[in-house]
Amino acid sequence: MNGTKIAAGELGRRLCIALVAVAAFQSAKADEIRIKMLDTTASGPLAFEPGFVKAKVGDTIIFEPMTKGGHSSVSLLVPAGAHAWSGAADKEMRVTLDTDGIYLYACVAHKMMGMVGVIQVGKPVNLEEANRAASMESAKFVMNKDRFEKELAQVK
Ligand SMILES: [Cu+2]
Repeated sequence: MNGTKIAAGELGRRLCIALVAVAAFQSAKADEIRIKMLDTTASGPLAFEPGFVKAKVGDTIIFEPMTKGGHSSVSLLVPAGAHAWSGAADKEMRVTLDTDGIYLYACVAHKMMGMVGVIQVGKPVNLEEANRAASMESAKFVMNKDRFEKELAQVK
């Protein structure tokens, strides 16, 4: 009888610890952030929307094809130690962000048309490098030439 009571008390204590652990985990929960790959938007043709995203380590970005426009997402620049990515055209692509910094990416088919985007994860540790890379890429664009610049202006 006594043994059963102790066991029940112990069970309650363990349940309590488990609930506290779940609450702590949920407060730092990783988010899923969707970025649409679009043929036309209010900000002009051929774009990722939103083109700038601020995320945290552990979050997952989901690149979502909204049309059969041949869009994809391929990283152009990632912070030191972060994983690069390369998605296929017209396929959903999931990227889990593992390192602080600025990430630049583009649609392979429409990079020259300025179909590019920026993700900031935590602190923008490589901002100078990202600005340099973005302006070199932008010089080759035939349209949406200021897109990288506008997206990078939102880093803070
Ligand atoms: Cu595209």
